[in-house]
Amino acid sequence: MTNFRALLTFLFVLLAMTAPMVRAATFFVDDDASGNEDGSSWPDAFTDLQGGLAGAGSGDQIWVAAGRYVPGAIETDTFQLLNGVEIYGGFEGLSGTEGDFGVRDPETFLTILSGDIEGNDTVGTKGLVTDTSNIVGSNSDHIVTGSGTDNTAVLDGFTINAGQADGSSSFETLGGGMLNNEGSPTLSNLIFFSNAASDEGGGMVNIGGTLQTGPTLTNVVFSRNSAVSGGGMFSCGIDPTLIECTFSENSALNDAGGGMYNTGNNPMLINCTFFGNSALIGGGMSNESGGDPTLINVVFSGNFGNGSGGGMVNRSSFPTLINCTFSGNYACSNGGGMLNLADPDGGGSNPIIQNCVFGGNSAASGNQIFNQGATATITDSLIQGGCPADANCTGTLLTSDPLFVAPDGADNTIGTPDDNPRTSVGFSRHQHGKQRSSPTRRLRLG
Ligand SMILES: [Ca+2]
Ligand SMILES: [Ca+2]
Ligand SMILES: [Ca+2]
Repeated sequence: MTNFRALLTFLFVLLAMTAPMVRAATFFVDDDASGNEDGSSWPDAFTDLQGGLAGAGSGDQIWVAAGRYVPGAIETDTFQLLNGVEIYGGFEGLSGTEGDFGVRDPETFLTILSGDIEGNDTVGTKGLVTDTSNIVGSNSDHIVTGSGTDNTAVLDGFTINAGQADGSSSFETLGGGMLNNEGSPTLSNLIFFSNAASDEGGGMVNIGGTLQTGPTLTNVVFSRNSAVSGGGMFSCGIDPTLIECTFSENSALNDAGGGMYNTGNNPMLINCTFFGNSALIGGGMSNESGGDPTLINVVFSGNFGNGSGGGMVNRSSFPTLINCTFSGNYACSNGGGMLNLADPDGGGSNPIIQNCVFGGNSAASGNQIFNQGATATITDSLIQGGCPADANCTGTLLTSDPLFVAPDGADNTIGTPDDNPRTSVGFSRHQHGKQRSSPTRRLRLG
């Protein structure tokens, strides 16, 4: 025992001698502070976020008060996330509350990271661009950059608005809200609102290389972002994890994946919702060339394919869907709920569908699910109208109208976050359509 205690003492002394001088600091940022601007308190806060980032090192936090922050004066300026640095928005910035994280409320104290570097966009009542068509002039190509980070880089509690990736070099046309080129930051309580890209990923682009796990997003909303493909999010070769995330009214009307586009990857989505997104194909989600996401308790309601695949299109891809609901999605041609296609290169698609509900979707051909050179394996599910052609249906298959509780919600409009597509026909083993987050309130951004 004495020896053990001595050993412990020795280890503590050794630890104290070898540990680096850790000086975890909190820096304060408030755009209307008028003190010393050294970041030491709310009155003496830095007035721009770049000031906080410049002084921060691993172990530090940056707290940001309500206000509007731009990355710099030129389009290529960006807020670069840092490993070990946690950035929190949503504070009121009251003197004397410097030690109190609990006073944070990002919904009340809107903390905006804006791409409107020239201050000339057309904005709504909350000072936000509410549609990407209201972006004027040269806006930031990526408001935030998480490239090269791991999961110790944290961004939490911000609204990211009016980025426009429209530059001339390759990455400058991707990820108007955020670019993660080989990055895996931890992202929570964010709203990507009305960001645009002239190629992929209006809200966010994730590009893989080697050894990245991909970003982790919790309670993140993508709303009214637009791009050629992947209006809300585009991910290639990297596996983002999304928990309680919402995709609403994002668009990719010239190509695929209004809400989300996946290729060559294995993303994970849990308790997420896709409302009213639109694209040429794959209004809610497009999975292409080995984009094989796993979706658990995910709802697709009122998404639109101007060509085909209202809710989802799978082209040479093998997603797995468990406890998912497709309600009121629609497409002009094939596959109101889901379209499964063979790629021109010959690769088929075979989504695995378990305990899912498809009802009230519509298209010229294949209201619920349309298979073309592809198939689908459907187990213990409700497919209104019966097993689709070229699908393998096993277990218990219900085929009646799912009688959703309130498919278009209180506003009588399908594809908005108050939709409640829960069945009332006894298909209740799982919480179909249950929304755990409340994006409606968060989306009242003017
Ligand atoms: Ca502008
Ligand atoms: Ca730009
Ligand atoms: Ca609605």
